Amino acid sequence: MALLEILEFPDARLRTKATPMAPEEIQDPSLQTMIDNMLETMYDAPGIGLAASQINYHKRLVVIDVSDEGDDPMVFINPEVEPLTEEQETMKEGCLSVPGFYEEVTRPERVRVNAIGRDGKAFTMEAEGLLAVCIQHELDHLEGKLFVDYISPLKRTRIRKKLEKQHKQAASA
Ligand code: GNR
Ligand code: NI
Repeated sequence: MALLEILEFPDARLRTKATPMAPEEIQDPSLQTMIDNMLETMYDAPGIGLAASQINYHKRLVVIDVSDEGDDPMVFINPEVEPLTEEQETMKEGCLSVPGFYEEVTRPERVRVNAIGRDGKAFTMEAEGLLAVCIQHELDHLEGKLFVDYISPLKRTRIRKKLEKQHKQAASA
């Protein structure tokens, strides 16, 4: 297995819209390696989710594990999300592509997810709480959207400048 490099804001590649995975791609054994590498990268970070967009692979593929023990890996291929309620929930979100920053984001509280699993089979599930937040956060990545897009432009600019400074320092170290 291998750790993959995670793109960081404001990298323009994070703004790429991911394309659906074709049946041949879903059946290709190399996808299983990609999924294992994404899970390893997510657990190593550590994070509770990772979208393929974050590792510069612009296909509709997401991994999530919101369990306390980190023993419940979930894989979503071509996921689609619909809100199940008009109730909104606000949670402080972080992102492996925006390391070190946490801001409140408001999203639908309950969602239904249709996706294909790593076994190639379609499934439907309903989610609430942290899982619902995480799924919506990952779906945003596939659209090229980041949680910082929901906060004030002033805060977003501050975060961008701090990360740009860190990236410059890392590059010259
Ligand atoms: O690890 C993560 N934690 C998190 C916390 C609150 C809301 C969303 C997340 S997702 C994030 C991992 C990540 O960046 N996924 O794209
Ligand atoms: Ni993220």
